[in-house]
Amino acid sequence: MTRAPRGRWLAAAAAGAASAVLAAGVGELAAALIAPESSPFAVIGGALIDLAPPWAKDAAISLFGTGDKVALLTGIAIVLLIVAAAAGVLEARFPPWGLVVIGACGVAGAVVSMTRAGAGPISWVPSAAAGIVGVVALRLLVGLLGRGAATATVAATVPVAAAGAAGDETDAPPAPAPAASATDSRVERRRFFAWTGGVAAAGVLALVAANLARTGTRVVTTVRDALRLPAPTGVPAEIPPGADLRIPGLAPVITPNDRFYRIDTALIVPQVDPADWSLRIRGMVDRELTLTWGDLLELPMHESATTLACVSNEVGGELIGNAVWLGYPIRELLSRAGPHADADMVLSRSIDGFTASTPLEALTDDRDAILAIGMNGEPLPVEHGFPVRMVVPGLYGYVSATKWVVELTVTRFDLERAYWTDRGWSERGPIKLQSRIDVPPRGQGLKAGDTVIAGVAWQQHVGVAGVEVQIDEGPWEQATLAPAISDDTWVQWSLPWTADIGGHVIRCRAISTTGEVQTSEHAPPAPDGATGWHERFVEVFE
Ligand SMILES: Nc1nc2c(c(=O)[nH]1)N[C@H]1C(S)=C(S)[C@@H](COP(=O)(O)O)O[C@H]1N2
Ligand SMILES: [Mo]
Repeated sequence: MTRAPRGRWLAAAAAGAASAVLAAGVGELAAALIAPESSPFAVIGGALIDLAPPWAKDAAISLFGTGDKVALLTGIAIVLLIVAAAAGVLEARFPPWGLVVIGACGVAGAVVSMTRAGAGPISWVPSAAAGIVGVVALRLLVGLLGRGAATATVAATVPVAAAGAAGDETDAPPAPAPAASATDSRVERRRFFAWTGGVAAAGVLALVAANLARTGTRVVTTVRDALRLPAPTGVPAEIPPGADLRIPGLAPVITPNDRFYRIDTALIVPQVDPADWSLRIRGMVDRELTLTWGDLLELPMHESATTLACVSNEVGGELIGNAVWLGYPIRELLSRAGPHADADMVLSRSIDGFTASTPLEALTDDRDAILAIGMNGEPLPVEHGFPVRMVVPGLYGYVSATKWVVELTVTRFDLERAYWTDRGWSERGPIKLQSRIDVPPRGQGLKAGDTVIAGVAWQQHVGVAGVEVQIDEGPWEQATLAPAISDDTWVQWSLPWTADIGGHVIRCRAISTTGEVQTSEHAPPAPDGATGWHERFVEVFE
């Protein structure tokens, strides 16, 4: 058998890639229109996130942030293009194996779609449609890539290679094309590239349309915008005057919603219409119960300020924020359900399958563990869990702050494990004592003279009693704490400083209300939260 010239391989690879773009476009468009939860990209990405092996779970990529998601989707697109290009080459040489590869990708996507949390009866359709369209497009394009066209492609674009001189080890030199057939070939070639370009362009158009359609079907945003939160009952969360030192560069004591960190495994933000939402309480309880949005709104809602923190936050990191939440105590709902005496954990589940294991005690003692519906005076933003999420003071988010929550299972730590525990993180996650320097800001020179050092400190539900600051190797000095909102929130601190010219190292440590001094011992975020002192190097000039 003679090997085809290199130009034919390139054309076949282009045919494969173009077919994949069209397949992706059709799949995404079908998903946007009929089954938003089963966008082929999101399905593959979600499965990869869930399947990622423990060694890939180091701190930086563990609890997915926004940047990681873009990188993941880009990576998937590149891999799909490479696989499709290879399938094109395969189809040109060993038909129908290229079609089999593309078809198998579609079937695999359809199967995975059906196994994802929140899958509906037609979740397989977008991937299946993508697979079928991919197969048909590849068949068509490779068919257009008849032998004559391929040879002519090479003859026209890489004449030396076509002559058999370089690279392509033909057993026999290609027969010189007769003049008449050369014209035919040129026509065929043009037809091939026109179709390949057309297929790719149609795919891009479908992807754009899918994006538009998806924005259009986000009715949840409209529902949220129209929603009026009930007025809080009881004592409103009070922010003491002076709790915010208003120092430029210092994190505000209440984090605005649009600046609040976001961490979750959701590639597509779950779109939960309150009208369809319900919460089921089940497991080791005397009475299972189901609560609808209507039921929830009839209950008295109260306000509480709680600082949320992510276990992946590095010392000095920004994965922490403080908000005033409006919600209903989980304690009350659990007492209605009647947890069994031997239960010690509540496994909360999100509509997208994420789970968190919260000690039953943290949900039944007197702290403000709530089902939250409001954040800083607004309905929860969609990406922060609309319409209902959990907020539990004192525990890292991965074991307590389930967004888009739909189920609470009363159970035991030795019976069930949560999402991140299965991936090597600690089954319990009490928040560690920490403090951070915000001012002077990082990477900025400072003018010599009187200035201020300021930051935040926290250990939710324990409370911060003091913060100390050390400049260079000098004595530890007491910073002044701003009035705290409560032990469940972070507190701002500041210390006046007369800065001398030169380089300085500033470090801080917090002291808790129990007398614990923040440890200098460095620990990474995994498996249960980072420790160590935050240090900042400052260059002071004249
Ligand atoms: N459904 C769902 N809820 C979730 C998560 C998630 O991946 N899925 N991540 C948790 C983690 S790790 C944190 S730190 C908090 C972050 O909440 P935020 O995004 O509102 O700041 O949400 C928690 N709730
Ligand atoms: Mo987190």
